[in-house]
Amino acid sequence: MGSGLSAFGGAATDSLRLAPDAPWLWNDAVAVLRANDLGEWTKPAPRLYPHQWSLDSAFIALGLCRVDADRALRELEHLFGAQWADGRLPHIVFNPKAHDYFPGPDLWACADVAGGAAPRGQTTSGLVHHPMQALAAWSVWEAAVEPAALVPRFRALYPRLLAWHRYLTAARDPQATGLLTIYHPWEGTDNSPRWDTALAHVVVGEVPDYSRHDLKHVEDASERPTRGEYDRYLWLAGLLKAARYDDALIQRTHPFLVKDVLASAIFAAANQALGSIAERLGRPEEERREIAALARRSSLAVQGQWDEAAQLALDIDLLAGQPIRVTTCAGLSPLLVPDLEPSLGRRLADRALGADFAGAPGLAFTVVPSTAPGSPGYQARSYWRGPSWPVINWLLWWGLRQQGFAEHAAALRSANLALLEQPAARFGEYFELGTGTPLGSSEQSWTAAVVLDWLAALP
Ligand code: 9WN
Repeated sequence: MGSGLSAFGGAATDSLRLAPDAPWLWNDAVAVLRANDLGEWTKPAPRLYPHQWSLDSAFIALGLCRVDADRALRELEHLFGAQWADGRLPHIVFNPKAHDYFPGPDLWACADVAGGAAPRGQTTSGLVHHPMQALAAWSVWEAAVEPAALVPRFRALYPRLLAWHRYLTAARDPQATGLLTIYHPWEGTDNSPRWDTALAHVVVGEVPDYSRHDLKHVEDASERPTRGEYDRYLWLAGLLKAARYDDALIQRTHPFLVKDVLASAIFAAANQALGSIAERLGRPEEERREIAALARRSSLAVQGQWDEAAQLALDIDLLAGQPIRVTTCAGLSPLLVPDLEPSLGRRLADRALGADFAGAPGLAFTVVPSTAPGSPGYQARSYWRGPSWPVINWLLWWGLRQQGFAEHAAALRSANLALLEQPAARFGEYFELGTGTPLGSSEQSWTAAVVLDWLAALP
């Protein structure tokens, strides 16, 4: 156990309304976060993921604030301590004491090649993760028993959040479309079929020999990406390093450029949350208008990706100039955006619980799969190719609630809690659909965090 959790007991704060049926699940979730806590930040998993990951920390803050808002805010503060000078927030902040994860900081060599933008004194990856941090910060504000005490810290965090959103706007959407461009599957949903066709066009050159640590921590290799997928990941990472993480150059030369609807929908929601923080902090009108315009633009752009034939919002392979026709959970992401057109919302809500997703035949629990069973690229046990991810289910649940689909949301919450209440579930990273078997790591922090949030929010 880390030293930073003295204030972070098993009992709920008085701002909470706890689901009466599962106090032990609450206590176990708190224990997972306590065990993975390293004082200022939390490991995503006890052994498989020993560093700080950006999206994981956003979810962790969002769950942890139900127990300890001060510690939850520290999670975000530590993450933003590694922000680059250009506003970019790296997807991994490396723990100098952990050497059991591949690839480590050497692969990225950010301090040497990023033209001085990377932080000194901390090593990071050269990628970004989905921009959910402002949403997490706003959740911390709303859950805090005494938010006034945290205001000075929110004042310090806010310019960093704004710089992050401005980086994404300028560097990841120079076309001003409202859709963010990703450079690497690790910026999204790793081995999802979403990337298969774009990756198939990448000509992979010589990749120096490497040995993976992940397969030491996961018993069955079929739960993790393949060697061929790792070769591609490493080749793309090498190209980004060679381009010195220069966004303009990358967008002229890189062989993998995808407009990601899930990242963009999260960005729309995060801008709405950032707008709420800006308002509470009394930021100038002009700044608030800038943030509101970003939320609106991404919201419209994500809705504009709706495809009638697929009944989903589709990513775009920029190099092929084509929408990516796969049936994955990312296609439901318009549920997250502010000002969703109501009839589209209704169709999405039904689609999320319908026959390709939570209502698919043969599911042990009616949770949303990462990839629709039986669709191209689906694999029952492999990572993002089929199994359900509690954090994705949390996002869709949150979106359903935002859009006013209370019954759909309640059904998804109950199904996920039933899955996670199984004695064998142990806060798994992801779950096999037909059996509810946990896959990947157990005691995964962000799974514990979303359990806390689900239990704190009665249906
Ligand atoms: C690569 C930490 C991260 C999650 C990602 C998940 C996985 C890493 C890996 O673990 O990615 O960044 O080693 O496979 O796919 O969503 O944030 O939990």
